Amino acid sequence: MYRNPIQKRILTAQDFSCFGKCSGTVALPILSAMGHEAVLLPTAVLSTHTGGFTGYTVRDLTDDIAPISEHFQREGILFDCIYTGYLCKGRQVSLVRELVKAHKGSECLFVADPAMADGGRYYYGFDEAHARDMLTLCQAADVITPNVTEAAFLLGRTYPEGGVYSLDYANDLIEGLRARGCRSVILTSVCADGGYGLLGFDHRANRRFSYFHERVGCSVHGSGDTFTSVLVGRLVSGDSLEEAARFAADFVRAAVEFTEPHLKAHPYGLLFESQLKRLIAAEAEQDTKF
Ligand code: PXL
Repeated sequence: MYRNPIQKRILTAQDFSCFGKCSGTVALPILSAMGHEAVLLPTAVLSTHTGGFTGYTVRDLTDDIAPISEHFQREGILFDCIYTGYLCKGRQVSLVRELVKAHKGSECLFVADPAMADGGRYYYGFDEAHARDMLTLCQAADVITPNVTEAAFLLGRTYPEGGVYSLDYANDLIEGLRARGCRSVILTSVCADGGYGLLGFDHRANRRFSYFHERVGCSVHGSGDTFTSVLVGRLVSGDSLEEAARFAADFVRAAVEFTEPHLKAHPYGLLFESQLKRLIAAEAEQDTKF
């Protein structure tokens, strides 16, 4: 069986949107900048992401998932981590669940980002049935990274009227997910009681944590995918869940601050590339043998 002896190898199953700042387009450069070997299983190819565009093309690659997975198995390729994100609705979610079952050995971390909704609304084409499917994937994961809307929808709850809720409400979402069998949870985009940030529960350490700061500007498309990609990269490098979450939150915050003044000229998502040098520098710090 073949494991990369030099780098951590991460299999990420999510779509590839050619233009825009999301999913595979974001995960690959981030994981590479962190020194990892990133393996993209594109579950669909879109010309752009679905938010903010009309007339985009979608090539659903559901039928390729099992053959790709089987080829990896025949080659004996082992992964240190599997990371799933945006998936097409229907059969695709259960096929990705099968893929995880086939490749997740005891040494392999599984992180699921149930990317399907934000700001109280499902992304185009998604509905309660997709949320129910995504919950089954989340229940198989070591770590999940829903935003507040996704957590509410995973639990079959409505999003609070006007997007106003308390920290107690957000904490209760984590408890609800744990009661449904989810393990570690990082609840992102928590905007409550005057703070903005994340709440976490580390299943292995059996402890809660939170990381809040002043809200910086608006939400920018691609922030969630960027957050989870950085989080995954840090987790496989050996950070604790809380350390990885803080690092990823700081990364996104810095990228949002860089992006904001440029949003009028370039209204196409988070300029995460502006911060990649920080990832490379952090990786280089650990690498003393030049
Ligand atoms: O950022 C999440 C995402 C990923 N992939 C596609 C999307 C979206 C959000 O809109 O449309 C195709």
